[in-house]
Amino acid sequence: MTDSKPIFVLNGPNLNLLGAREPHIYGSASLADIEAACAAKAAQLGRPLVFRQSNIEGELVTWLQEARDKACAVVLNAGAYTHTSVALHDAIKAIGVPVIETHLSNPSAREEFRHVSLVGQAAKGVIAGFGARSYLLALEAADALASDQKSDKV
Ligand code: CA2
Repeated sequence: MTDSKPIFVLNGPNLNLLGAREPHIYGSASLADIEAACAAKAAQLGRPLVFRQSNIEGELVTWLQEARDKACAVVLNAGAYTHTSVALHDAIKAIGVPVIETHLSNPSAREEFRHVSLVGQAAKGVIAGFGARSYLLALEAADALASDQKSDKV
């Protein structure tokens, strides 16, 4: 499947530290390792990829708005903003592009403050708990949803 619009993979706060700390929770892959694996998967799917990370909530909002015209789907690991950000929730609702909430760990099996997801309440679906593989599964979902949207399937 070829689509000229890329899949955006957007990463939130502290994900730039992956690999260096807490490997028992998040695995030993660095964000650069995950980006390389995503690039290989996107090439397999025939989709261009945009992969970014920011520690700034507003920057993630701006990138979601950019996705409205420029992306066919978004894979979003909003990090801790997942549990707090009304701004990300509203941006996801506003853009009309499918967003897949993605996590390395399974927040539902962790501390209670991670059980609420404001991102998940606006996203199309959630993939969590599979370590770096969550991103690859999310890219497959993004590819399928983008194809559905093109052919007007539900
Ligand atoms: O499991 C995930 O992918 C999370 O989005 C990771 C976030 C966490 O706040 C979410 O609840 C679940 C944390 C981002 C990474 O934080 C690190 C902290 C120390 C060392 C390495 C990464």
